[in-house]
Amino acid sequence: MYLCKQSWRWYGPNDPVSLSDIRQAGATDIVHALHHIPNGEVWTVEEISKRKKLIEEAGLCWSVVESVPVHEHIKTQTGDFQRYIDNYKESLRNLAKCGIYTVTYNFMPVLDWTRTDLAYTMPDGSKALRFERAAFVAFDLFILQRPGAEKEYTPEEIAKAKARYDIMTEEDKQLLTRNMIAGLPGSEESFTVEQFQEALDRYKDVDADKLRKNLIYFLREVTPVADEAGVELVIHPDDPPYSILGLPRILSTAQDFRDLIAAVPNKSNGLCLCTGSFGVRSDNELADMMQEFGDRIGFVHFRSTQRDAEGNFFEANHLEGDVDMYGVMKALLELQQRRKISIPMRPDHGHQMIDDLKKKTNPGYSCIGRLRGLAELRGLEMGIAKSLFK
Ligand code: DNO
Repeated sequence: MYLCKQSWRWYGPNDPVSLSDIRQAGATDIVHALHHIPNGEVWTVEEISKRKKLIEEAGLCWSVVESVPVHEHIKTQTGDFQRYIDNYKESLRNLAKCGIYTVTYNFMPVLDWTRTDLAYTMPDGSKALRFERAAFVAFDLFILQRPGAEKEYTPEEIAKAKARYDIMTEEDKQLLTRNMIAGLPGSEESFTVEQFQEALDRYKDVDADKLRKNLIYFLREVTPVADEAGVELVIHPDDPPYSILGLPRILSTAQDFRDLIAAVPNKSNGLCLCTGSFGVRSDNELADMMQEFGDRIGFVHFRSTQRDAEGNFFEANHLEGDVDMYGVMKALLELQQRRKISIPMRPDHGHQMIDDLKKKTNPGYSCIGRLRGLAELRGLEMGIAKSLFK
């Protein structure tokens, strides 16, 4: 029987959740990146090996990289982008030399994942991450004051955002700004409001079509190297899965990935199926995606969100919310039996809860909430596996 590789994201020696904590949570595999290496520079065999050794000494295995970040110049095809692509190839070769064969990346312009609220109190007292549409629009219109932004919203949305903005204290505004642009864990970039507007301006001439072309160009360059090295490059979907702040986003739906594999059929062109990111759209059928893209899925993020009609969503407990976790897990188990492999999954995010409420934690990446998530997912997996496959 092929079960998932239970993995856990670790941010490195400064992560308040240690490798020993992770081992006690029951994970066997580590998802990790060399965050100290600037975006675009080569990950050398020496640096990778040092980190790998540290992880192995703790009795764990570094099996997934999340992420080798794609430099902004590659996304906009400006400046030194060709050099950054060559560096990317070199990093992939070096990772393969060290025995690491799954590499996650994303192609979201400027921002990685985005939330307005990092401490949304749930009825049980735990804290969740949340995207509140009115606060987001208020940031865009009244804090960032992005030129032309008002054209992208309905009069109702603008009125709601204005009312929301008017009741914000100075402190609320600062916090919202920080949440939006100071960089959530793993996003690798952070900005001041001025720098942020400059970063957005670099996309003036990059619409969705152009960004798609640039992604295809990048993949046509790097996938032959990845194919040869045996590395699977798994793209992480947009989070949230639609265009924000006038920026194009091109990996938000099943059709987006379908088009991407049609354009670049190389076997290393894979998907990180993040149920939390895709799941924010009701038109993404996650279990169907698991089936359709099965041969391309190299990594799974299990997370659930709960959305409403106004475009707000919060991160629900792993087995609650809009994601049919049973259906997705079943599809993943069937996929693994068919392919005769174990695919790494990780509990993506978790509520800040219990003792972690008194600690300084990385938003979404506290220990106990993820431990709860992993435990629930593991139980769900075993229940399905034992009843379906003997
Ligand atoms: C957030 C993460 C993302 C993800 C990147 C992958 O919690 O899922 O930051 O790591 O988008 O490149």
